[in-house]
Amino acid sequence: MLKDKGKRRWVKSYLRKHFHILGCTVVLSFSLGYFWRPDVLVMTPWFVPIVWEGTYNLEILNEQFQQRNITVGLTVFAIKKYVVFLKTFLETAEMYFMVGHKVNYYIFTDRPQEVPKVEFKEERNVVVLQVQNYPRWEEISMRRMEMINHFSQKQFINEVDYLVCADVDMRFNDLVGVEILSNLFGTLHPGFYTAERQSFTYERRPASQAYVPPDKGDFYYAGGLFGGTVKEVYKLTKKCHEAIMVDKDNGIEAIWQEESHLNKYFVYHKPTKILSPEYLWDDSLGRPQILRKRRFLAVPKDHDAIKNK
Ligand code: UD2
Repeated sequence: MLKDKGKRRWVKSYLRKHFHILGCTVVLSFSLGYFWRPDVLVMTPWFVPIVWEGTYNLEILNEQFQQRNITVGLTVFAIKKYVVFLKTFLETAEMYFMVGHKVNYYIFTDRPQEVPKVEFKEERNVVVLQVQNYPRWEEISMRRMEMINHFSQKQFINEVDYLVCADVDMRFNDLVGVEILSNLFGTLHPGFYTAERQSFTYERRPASQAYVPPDKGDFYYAGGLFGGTVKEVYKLTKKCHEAIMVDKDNGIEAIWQEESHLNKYFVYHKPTKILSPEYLWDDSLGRPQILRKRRFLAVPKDHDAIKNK
């Protein structure tokens, strides 16, 4: 009882003394366009935002980014049969992705003639990059790191400010705007955003370059949506690709291919912003109330018909 009273008195005196600091923090974060939500984790232990609906003011952020006149590059791979996903991906991106901002779609494909004709709005361009394919889907998925890295240095650095790297078997279902942009961002995996560290599916074999020790790691990130400035994406993809190549030489492949390497990277290079699972959801996981928006959704695929085809 006495202890409780003492504690309350301490809190009161703390609030009295630091009221102006707390007030300023609230006013500052509101004016920067960020808000609090009591039902979800909105900040990481290293004090960067986790983006959920209701935690930002898009109008304010849009103004800030418009003043900077930014261009965003959206990279997507459609190799072999995965070209079938492009139409929906691009059409829905035109509706919801970076509305009001300049966008370059970078489509990596081995089948340029099969890229669908989609109508793009003003200041939104499509660039088709012809690349090779590989026999195994796992290798195609992993080689994305190498290809994004190569083109970041060769082309993207001269054309865009930010890169957003996405899976193709997805559709935009609600707005995905400048609130996601930051130096380096990752997305909470929809299957693990409520899970404890010990159940994250990090690579646990020390022989792999993607190995994460049991006492390390904050979140489990999805391979299907990450990004940042071109410079940061260049660094990330370089490190991941090099690690993938070392694994290859050693005859080992990480449990979840480049997603494992991405997770390892984020353990030691903390993202400067994290996207909630609103930004990568799969309806087969249901529709939890916590998710006010489902912005970017997995398109169900018949694995046997599509993978390695
Ligand atoms: C998960 C991740 C994915 C990747 C993979 C690694 C999500 C939503 N997805 O997806 O990013 O880390 O695990 O195991 O987090 N692709 C082609 N042609 C192919 C095969 C793949 O273009 O023949 C591209 C395509 O853009 C595709 C991506 O690689 O979206 C990943 O492949 P996936 O979607 O089949 O992998 P999946 O569903 O296992």
